Amino acid sequence: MAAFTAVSDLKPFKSMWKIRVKIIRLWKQYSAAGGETIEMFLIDENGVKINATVKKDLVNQFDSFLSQGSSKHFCGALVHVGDLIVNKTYQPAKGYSTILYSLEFSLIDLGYTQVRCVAHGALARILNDFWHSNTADVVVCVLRLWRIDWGAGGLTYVTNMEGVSEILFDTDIPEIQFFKSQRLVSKLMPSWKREAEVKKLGYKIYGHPFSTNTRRILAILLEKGLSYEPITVDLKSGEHKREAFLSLNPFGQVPVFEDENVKLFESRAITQYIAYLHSARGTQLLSLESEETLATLTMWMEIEAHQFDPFASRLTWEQVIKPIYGLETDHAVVKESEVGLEKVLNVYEKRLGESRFLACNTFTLVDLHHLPNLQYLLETPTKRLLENRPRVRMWVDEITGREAWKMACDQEKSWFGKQRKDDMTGKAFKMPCEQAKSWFGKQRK
Ligand SMILES: N[C@@H](CCC(=O)N[C@@H](CS)C(=O)NCC(=O)O)C(=O)O
Repeated sequence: MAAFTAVSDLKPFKSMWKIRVKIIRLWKQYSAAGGETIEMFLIDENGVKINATVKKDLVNQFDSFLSQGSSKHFCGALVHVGDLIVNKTYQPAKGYSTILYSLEFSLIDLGYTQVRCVAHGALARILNDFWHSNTADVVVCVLRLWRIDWGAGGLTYVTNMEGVSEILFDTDIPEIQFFKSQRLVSKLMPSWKREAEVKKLGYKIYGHPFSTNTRRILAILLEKGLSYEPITVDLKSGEHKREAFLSLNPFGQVPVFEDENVKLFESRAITQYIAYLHSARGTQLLSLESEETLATLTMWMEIEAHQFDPFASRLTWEQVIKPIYGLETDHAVVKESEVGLEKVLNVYEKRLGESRFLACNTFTLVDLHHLPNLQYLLETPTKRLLENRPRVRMWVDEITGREAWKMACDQEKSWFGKQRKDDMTGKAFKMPCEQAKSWFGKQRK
């Protein structure tokens, strides 16, 4: 049997070697200097890629038998998409940081085998954006020219090769049509359906997309890739103070969350319920490694609720909500609240020097709880307090840039677009001044 040398083992001084490669891309190129050449991307069994050129004098000799190899495309239904991991590495020589993205996901193939995959670079971002902006029941995708990494026990995972691999979602290509046409698939589909799963879970949120506390719930449901039924509470007509709503929350406040097992109010209690119930799914938002890490997480959740939120909510109310409804901002309250917020942010600045996020080195519920107020404060002069603290600034940029959060803020995608067609109260909703007072007033006095 001929012995082949791996591309990575080639040495300049070695002359009797054979390599076995596949042509994964082939095209003809013309340049004034080189004339017509054949350009190729070759790949060996270890996934190492090289560029090769057939020079103009040899083109006639090789043209007839060089062709792009047919590569096995992998088709499957997406069943799990993890968290987009962003790694910044500072390049001292170049004077800038490079950002590396990676994302783990799983596909189920026609043999009902779950295949672990890892996307790196641009494809990781493409998949992440697609997953968070798409609410289709089942997403079937095709991986073209991905590399299989084999371990001792067989296939370990499938990963992309920068510049070569492609991912296609739910497009009208034969592989996907074939996949979806299989009887087996239609039988198994319900267990992959995001919507079907949610109908089973029956998650209902009573609230309003402008409400900070409602957005907190949207943020976690979107981080976990869970669907839900949004139900607009008509705050304009005082629906939240009427008997029907008071039976859901006797305090007459949104949001209220309901599934077949439990009815909950208090946004932070709801996020914790979802985070524990779905700890194995989507973004991991808890620090479950030990009692200590969990206690640290709980401590920072309390800090958000009792130190950060009172000042942040008051500043949002005074500077964002009041002007919308024609009420005058009380600048004395703003000044006083900013002094309080500064003290909290100083603690955060120090903490963020010790860990990348507030509770630990990964994004958790603690960071998520801050999002609704931070987002509103970025539209106000208070923004400067977030910007003139470098670590706080980086943290705010990173967490407000998350795809799930961007979607939570897009009310067409995350709220109105998901409402039942007959339930259009939310569309017509406009909050008058009096209502605005009662909506936000109570918690911010
Ligand atoms: N601590 C509660 C606060 C809920 C709350 O204040 N909700 C506001 C909307 S963001 C509300 O319903 N206000 C109406 C009122 O208080 O009458 C939570 O976290 O859910």
